[in-house]
Amino acid sequence: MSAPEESRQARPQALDGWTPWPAEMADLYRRAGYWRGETLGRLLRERAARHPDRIALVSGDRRLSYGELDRRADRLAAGLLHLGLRPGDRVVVQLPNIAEFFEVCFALFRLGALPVLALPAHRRAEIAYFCEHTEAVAYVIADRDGGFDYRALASQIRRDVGTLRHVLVAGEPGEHTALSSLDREPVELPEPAAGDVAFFQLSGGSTGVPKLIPRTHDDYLYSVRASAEICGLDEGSVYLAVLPVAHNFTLSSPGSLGVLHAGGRVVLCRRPSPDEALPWIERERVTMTALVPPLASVWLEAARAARHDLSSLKVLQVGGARLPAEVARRVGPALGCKVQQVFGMAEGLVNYTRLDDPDAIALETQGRPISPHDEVRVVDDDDRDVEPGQVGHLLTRGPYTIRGYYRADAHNEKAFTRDGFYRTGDLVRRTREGYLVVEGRAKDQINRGGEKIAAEEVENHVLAHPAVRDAALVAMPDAHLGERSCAFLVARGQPPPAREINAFLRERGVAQFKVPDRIEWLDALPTTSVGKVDKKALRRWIADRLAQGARA
Ligand code: OOB
Repeated sequence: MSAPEESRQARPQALDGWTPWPAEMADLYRRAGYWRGETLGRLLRERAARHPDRIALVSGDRRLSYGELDRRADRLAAGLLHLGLRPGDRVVVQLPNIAEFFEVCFALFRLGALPVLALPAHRRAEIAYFCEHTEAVAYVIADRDGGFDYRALASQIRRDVGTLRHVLVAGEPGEHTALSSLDREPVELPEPAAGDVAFFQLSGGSTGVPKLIPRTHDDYLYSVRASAEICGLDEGSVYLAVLPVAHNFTLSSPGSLGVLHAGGRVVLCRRPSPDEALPWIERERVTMTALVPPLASVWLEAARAARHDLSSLKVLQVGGARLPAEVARRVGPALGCKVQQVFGMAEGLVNYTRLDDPDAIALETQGRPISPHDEVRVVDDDDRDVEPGQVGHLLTRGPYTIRGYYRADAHNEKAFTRDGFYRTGDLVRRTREGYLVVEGRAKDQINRGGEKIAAEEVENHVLAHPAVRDAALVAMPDAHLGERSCAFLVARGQPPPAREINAFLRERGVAQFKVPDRIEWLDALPTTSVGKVDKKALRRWIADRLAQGARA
């Protein structure tokens, strides 16, 4: 293999704007054997060397072996290098559940360029922000998905973001560059350092702009390896990726990477509906999958019809939002498999109920942390530990929980304690056995069936409408999604119809799931004694209103 001049450069400068672990903690995590100096790119290399012909990915009618995925990642990395991408460059990746997601990510890992993992639901407002904030040089999309043409979105983004030089398309490229054209003889590339940032996850957030989460090879691989072990994955495991592959749950808990680590097979499902997913389970003999609670309910309903052989399924993971115990209880009888609750966050900490836990734990708690070195504190409003068993704010730090968001110094001051604990914004109770029960939330966020909406972000968009003087977004209870969003607005003059506000938000390029489900006009927003908007009162008002409606 000949290494051209361009690949023989020194490793890039350490990334600016991220917070590494303190040296003594990093040492501890290395000594404990958690951080092994392995990179994501090498993980695939080793698995491919061990069993090149085994199937790694099933995507539509494509079946890629480990060897093929490995080769494609090398060839694509060479193509990206030739195009001008360099180690340390940021690349926004927005792909649906297709094999190209893995080809691109592994190619970028090999190159040492950093994927920023956007979700398919994101639109202009979010994507432009990710590109600008990270100074991304490339944006990777599919041509179309779910009736949406990403190429048109990319053309706009390209015009608006100065740093963006390339739009790479899986499928028909239109005016952009086809991913399939980036295929060159592999070149030797210096391996990135395992302690360096490998990619960015997105935070569910509670602030005006979304936050980016830098994850290193070392920390992420530890969570993947340990998760795979907790979930008993092996080479016989067949994982159906139903939720977006880029999400931390689907990617690493243990998700696709956990299964690739174990030498199993990942089956990519384009739509989460039972119509599409259940036939895959039968066809590929799927052993495990992961859903958010509303989808789990839909699947349980669909499984009653029982037209498909689901006997291969051993574990159904449910997470992203609180799973009601009544729903958890129905999983075993309806699907003939175990339910595993997963309470995690893209910032790091992931809790699992264990597969041999008794029902009282498996159905009623959200699990316990992966690692003996996950430090968990449950505190009151003044950061003092609450009595055992009492509800409080969950703080955590550990071998795979970040110490700071990317380029967000001011926010990091609030989101982390001085000694590096991440303030999750979740209200939890810890049981005697060390399991966590999620009792609520202190962060200003709506959890819409697992999709997170930062209230302030949406309020800012709504406030840009000339007819809106004041805005507060709150959660309202919903039988199916758990929560939906309700915007309380104060008008300047005559309130416009709700559909005008919603159209305005879409026009601004806000992802559809963030558009308020309901709008209520008020003369003024209620305030607390210290003059802050009283969101508690608003939540109570709308919940009462809905309950009355249900009774009527
Ligand atoms: C997962 O990650 P994110 O980053 O989309 O959202 C994290 C937040 C948590 O802080 C919590 O508020 C909520 O989502 N959450 C749950 C939950 N799982 C997540 N709330 C109640 N019960 C649960 N089981 O959502 C995520 C990441 C990795 C694995 C699983 C979920």
